Amino acid sequence: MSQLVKFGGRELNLGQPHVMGIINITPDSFSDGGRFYTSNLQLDRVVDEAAKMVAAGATFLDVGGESTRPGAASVTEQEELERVIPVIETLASRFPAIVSVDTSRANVMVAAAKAGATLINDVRALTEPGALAAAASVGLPVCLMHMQGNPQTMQAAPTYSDVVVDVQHFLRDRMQACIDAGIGSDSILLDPGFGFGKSLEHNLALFRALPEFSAIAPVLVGVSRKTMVGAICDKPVDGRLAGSLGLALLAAQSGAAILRVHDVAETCDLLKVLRAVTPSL
Ligand code: 7PM
Repeated sequence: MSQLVKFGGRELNLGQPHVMGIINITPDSFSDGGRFYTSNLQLDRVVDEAAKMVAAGATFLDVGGESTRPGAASVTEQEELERVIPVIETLASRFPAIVSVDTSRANVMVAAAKAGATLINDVRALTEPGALAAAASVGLPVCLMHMQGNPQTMQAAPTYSDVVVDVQHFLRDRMQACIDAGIGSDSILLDPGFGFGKSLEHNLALFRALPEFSAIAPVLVGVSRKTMVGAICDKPVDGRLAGSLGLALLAAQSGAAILRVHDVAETCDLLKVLRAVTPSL
């Protein structure tokens, strides 16, 4: 199936799976005074990593300043801007990839769009103050993710009456809010939010339902190195590559449009193998 989505000047068919490389901007010990200015050293490191991902075949680069990571200490808006904006500017100007910003903050969305980001990836599905209007005003596609609770507490006791029904209901609701705010229905991507307030059984039920989610809108799947892989394979985070690749293959076969991963080269090889066997993907 062909599903054309416009990211800035670039039109992409999300009826086939693409790889999104994760670009993590962490506090930099080289930066002065313990603040979060992106130092030249860190910028070099990030550009090197991004260059490798693009050469390996990443279509997207997802830049996050860690404010939305589960369990992570919250960063101020100023800190988040200082971390992500210089990186987005550099990556968007140097590489042909689509740069996305992983943020929940309205002001960061607007600044990121000015810096060249052409996709907004929000783990809070545009529920923060002003986020919906900001996303609509920049006119970029959005990825709406489901999360139960907040990153600090969400894994304590996740409960659902029916996890697939509940998550789909939430995402349809947020989709409608986007459409009401003026975002085109063909510019909305969905994400069940693996690991965000979900037990292993919840994650597996959502994973099995990926074909259903993909029938609603293009779906982004983020399972790379996550706890669910660790729980299934009984492996620490640095031993989760094979398990992550297994889930990536299953996700692509279940209709996923974007695979958000750390290991871009390996995931691109996996997609090449899949396409050789299944040319429609
Ligand atoms: C610790 C635990 C650090 C989890 C980072 C994470 C997703 C995302 C993240 C996702 C979308 C990670 C996560 N996960 N955005 N941002 N979907 N759309 O593993 O699954 O990168 S942060």
